Amino acid sequence: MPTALITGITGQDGSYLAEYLLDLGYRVVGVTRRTSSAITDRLTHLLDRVELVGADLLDQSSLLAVVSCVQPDEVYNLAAQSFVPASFQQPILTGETTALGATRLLEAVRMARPDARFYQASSSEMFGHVTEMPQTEGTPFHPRSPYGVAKLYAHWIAVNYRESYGMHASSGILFNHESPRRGPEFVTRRISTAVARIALGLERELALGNLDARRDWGYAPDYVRAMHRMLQQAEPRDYVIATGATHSVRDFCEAAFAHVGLDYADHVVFDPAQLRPADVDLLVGDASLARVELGWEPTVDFLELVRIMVDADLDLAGAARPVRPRPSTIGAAG
Ligand code: NDP
Ligand code: GDR
Repeated sequence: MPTALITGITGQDGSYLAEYLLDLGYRVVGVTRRTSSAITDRLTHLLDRVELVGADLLDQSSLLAVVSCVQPDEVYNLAAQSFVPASFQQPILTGETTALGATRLLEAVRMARPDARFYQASSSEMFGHVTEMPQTEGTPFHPRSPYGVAKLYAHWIAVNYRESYGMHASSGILFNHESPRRGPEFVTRRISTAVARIALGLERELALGNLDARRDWGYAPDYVRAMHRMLQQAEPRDYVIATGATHSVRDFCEAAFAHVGLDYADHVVFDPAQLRPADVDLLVGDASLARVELGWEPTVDFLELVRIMVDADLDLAGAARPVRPRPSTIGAAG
């Protein structure tokens, strides 16, 4: 039974990856940091199957102790300060966690378990101000936030450990992926939560920033499969993981409100506070390499993703789904 060590197990991807690896028969050990209240909401259904150990990406000795003790076969570094706006407010913390945290973990693996296979959670935010369409593994990077810059450092340090020490370190350059477990502050989840509450008459408005930003949105459970497959390859390398389709925030709003029979234009208002000092206007990925080498394909398209998220938030709001307006039959022939 192989052992996987996952940092960021309490996050969206960590919970799906833990589920996936447990189903494959892995022993799964997750790293959690000390907080004043338990934040294992996304793991409640797995708590009797995963082992949780305490460590922090800011603390070298805790990481070394965990890797030494667990002796993992595979290490997935999913932990990060992952919210782009917070990285403008807390650029130093973001660098310490998202950039140097990866180095600390790589150092721990190099010292205590150098044969372990290592996955680094890289991001399409590294492309930022894009210079070519669609983006591939060869597209130049131009990050547009402290988060994107920190991820780029982590990406290159993983490449560096691969080249310098012969470690089996791979980075997945993952484009945005969402789910009902997405954090509440990210735009897709803000929309799906608000749509559910508006449909149920609990709210009227949703205040958003840049509606014209375009993203390549996929489904998180699809994306964790790609992480695992990267670590099963004989040779480590980096892969773009994306659907190849791009949609605007406005498109997401339109589809989400339409799913409950509403028009987004009646409910979405502009909130300048949601604008960023610099934004990423357009992302769309080309995952051809992953298709060929990993046999990876996304299974959920944009409209299905929107439906999954809105339906989950309707369920969460604890009410029956409202009946969608049907075409009137008055005056119909027959
Ligand atoms: P989340 O924000 O949901 O999860 C982040 C995780 O990191 C949480 O478990 C969090 O723990 C943990 N963490 C934060 N700081 C520390 C620390 N100092 N020490 C230990 N753990 C810490 O992110 P996602 O699941 O969405 O993303 C997973 C990874 O993939 C992240 O690195 C993200 O940047 C990257 N990524 C995500 C994409 C996406 O679209 N979702 C796309 C591309 C890359 P806690 O619960 O205690 O806060
Ligand atoms: P992103 O995701 O920055 O792409 O990073 P987010 O959902 O936060 O923003 C996407 C786009 O939507 C625009 N937007 C808003 N965003 C938020 N959060 N709230 C709003 O009210 C709002 N209105 C418009 C943003 O300006 C932006 O253009 C995510 C994270 O998961 C990263 O960790 C990951 O690396 C990248 O995806 C790939």
